Amino acid sequence: MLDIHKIRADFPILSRKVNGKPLVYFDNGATSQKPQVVIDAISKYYEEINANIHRGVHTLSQLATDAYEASRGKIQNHINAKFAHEVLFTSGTTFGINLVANGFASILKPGDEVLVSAMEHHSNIVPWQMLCERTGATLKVIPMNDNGELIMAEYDTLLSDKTKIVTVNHISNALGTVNPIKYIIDKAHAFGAAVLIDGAQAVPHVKPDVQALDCDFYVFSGHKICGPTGIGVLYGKESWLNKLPPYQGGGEMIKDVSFEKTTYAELPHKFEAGTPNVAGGIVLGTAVDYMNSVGFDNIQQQELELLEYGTRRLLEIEGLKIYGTAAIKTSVISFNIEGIHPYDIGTIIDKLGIAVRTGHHCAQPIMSYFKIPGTIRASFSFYNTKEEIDIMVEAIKRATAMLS
Ligand code: 7TS
Repeated sequence: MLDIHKIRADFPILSRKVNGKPLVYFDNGATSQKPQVVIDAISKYYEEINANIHRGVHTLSQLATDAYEASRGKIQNHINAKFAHEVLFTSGTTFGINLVANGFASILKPGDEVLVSAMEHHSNIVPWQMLCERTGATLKVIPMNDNGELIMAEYDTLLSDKTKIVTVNHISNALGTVNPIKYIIDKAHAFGAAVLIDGAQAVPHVKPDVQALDCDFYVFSGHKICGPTGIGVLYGKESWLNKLPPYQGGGEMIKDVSFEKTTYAELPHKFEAGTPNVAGGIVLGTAVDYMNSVGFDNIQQQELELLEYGTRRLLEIEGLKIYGTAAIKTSVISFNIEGIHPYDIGTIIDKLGIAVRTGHHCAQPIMSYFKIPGTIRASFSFYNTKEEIDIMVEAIKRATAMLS
């Protein structure tokens, strides 16, 4: 069991007030808060070892390089990648998806198909649309049902020899659905298609095992797992990373450069052009260590309790409808109250110190499916409490009374 008071004391921001009220932070789907160890590690990097990496013979450059590569090793262990060079540092999920989509431009031919799901974040839709426009390939969509679950029977019929890549999220940011990614991966492989998993919303809750999953690519952002912004990971199977062309050209990604011909560096450097986010890369390792010290079993248990309690308490509110009622879901509750715009609730409860997200959550196709402009989304983390849920429920009741 988690000692929740001890955990909360790790996060300085959780003791601040917002608009004169104690902060209730339920926007963890957008970004997580940062524990003191992570904040300290950023300062420590700049105070003690700041230097450019992979290029200097001097001591600081060596220290910074070692710390950066040690962090890559931590991520490798965390996601169980076979090789450290299959772990690429990126600026985040969006960058990772764009890197892969861009690489597939050299593979796809007119008539080929790319499969996305009906519940993707825009960053796992738009890069593939752009790719299809460039290559003449066709984008196909795996549909979902009213509970916000992907319809696997439809997926089975969409797959064919034309399918070259299937790209789905592990967990939906707007609905909380945990998708059957192992099934999706195995079925796609039977047709020779690659699979990219957008793990942005999954890594805060589960420890992915990329070898057990057998996915070809797995992407996520550091800022959603207690790490800094501007750093993320693209895991790619070695064979795929060798096959894809570099995304950006520049320093560090080359072996030899002449005006006639340039040869590229080995993995992972081939995909890491320019000075990277050194501090971010190092501190992402600190964040992953922190998450593991809390323990993913503990995290899941706490979040499941919050999900069950939050669902029950919210459903007490008259006219409240939850979007995303999948059998297997994570601690995200998207909802609306009849006759009230989500933005109005969000604005009023912000005045009471409560942070939720309102709007389409960068998943407009989901909102179109449910024929709504958006939702109010409360996304819980392991450092949240039932008492905070009570505060939110009372605040929503007050807001609803004011608005009806
Ligand atoms: N994919 C999913 C499933 C996401 O939830 C997000 C961010 C992204 C990709 C993009 O991540 P980025 O770090 O590159 O921006 N989701 C959200 C959200 O739900 N609210 O704010 C950002």
